[in-house]
Amino acid sequence: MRDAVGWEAPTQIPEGAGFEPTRANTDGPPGPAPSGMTWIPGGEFSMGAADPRGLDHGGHEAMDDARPIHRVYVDGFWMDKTEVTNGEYSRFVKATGYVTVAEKKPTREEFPTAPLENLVAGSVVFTPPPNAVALDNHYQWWAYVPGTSWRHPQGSGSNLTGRDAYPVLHVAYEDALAYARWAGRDLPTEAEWEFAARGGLTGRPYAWGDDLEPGGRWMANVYQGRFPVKNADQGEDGFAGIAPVAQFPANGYGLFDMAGNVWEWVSDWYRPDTYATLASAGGVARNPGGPADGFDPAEPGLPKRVHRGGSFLCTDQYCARYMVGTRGKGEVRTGSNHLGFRCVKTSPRRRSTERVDKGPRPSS
Ligand SMILES: [Ca+2]
Ligand SMILES: [Ca+2]
Ligand SMILES: [Cu+2]
Repeated sequence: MRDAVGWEAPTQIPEGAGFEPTRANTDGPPGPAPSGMTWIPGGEFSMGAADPRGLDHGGHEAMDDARPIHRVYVDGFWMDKTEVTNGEYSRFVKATGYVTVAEKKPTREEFPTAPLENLVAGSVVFTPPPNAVALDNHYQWWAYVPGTSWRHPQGSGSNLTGRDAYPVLHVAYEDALAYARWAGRDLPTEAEWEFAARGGLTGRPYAWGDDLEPGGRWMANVYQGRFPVKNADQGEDGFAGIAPVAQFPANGYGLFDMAGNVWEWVSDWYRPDTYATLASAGGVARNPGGPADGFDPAEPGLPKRVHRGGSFLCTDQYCARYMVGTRGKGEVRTGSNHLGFRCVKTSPRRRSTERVDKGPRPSS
């Protein structure tokens, strides 16, 4: 792993966006760090993202679901320094015999109208077309590939040889939660994740500061080149496609890849109006755990939870969600080859992750 620093953290607070200073708790960790984890002090901060349109590399989306910027307090917690790796996930599976969603044949109950021959185990893989396409239909570059799972991340012909240090892929929400429970850990809430990702800074567009490439240096594994075209990723950041964990500098709290590489599940249900609800309640939201249910107006029938951090496929040509306050989302039973997770360890308290996800995987 690289060291945590090597760049200048900015100290100014951007004006006009609604950010107030981050006030981290000053009491230290309650004990020695669990393996692979670092202490996140918690405290009060302003959560959300300013409209990124017009910023360099801010992309073309307003991202209204990341506003209003509102005040949140989270208790301190331990957090994995990196995304959970294939090596770590395989230890869990060896110990428990756990079988992930993508390895199970979808059932007639999940897809009452699908032809039987379409009920085949698999997962969703980035499958870019050979030439440039309009960016209005993501089915042009995402495909359901039979035989794909965490063990076979690029389809049945692929395997994990030499990939122990890469993030585990193709995990549904319940697969991530099962690992966390086995490890005596939990999945972060969205507020915990964002507090941690900001690394002590206030209202910065990136986990490390103001610029996507400070001093010309790439700080995250994202995408350079024409999106989404086969072999078009120029890999200027050192990686065309996914990278092993921790190849870029850590943020101010010692966390790697809080932007890019793979998206990360958090425990909150997704609703576009979550922040509006919290903001209208006023005051400081304490340890928010998200709404009671998920609702995405774009796909009302599919319950989704929040994803955070963006991935190696993020680019301002399409999706600039490597920006730290921005939000992603995904159906709870659907993994892909750019989605993983990391764990936290917190004081026991009732969390929304106790709910069991039931629902269909989307057919394709
Ligand atoms: Ca890259
Ligand atoms: Ca990540
Ligand atoms: Cu993105």
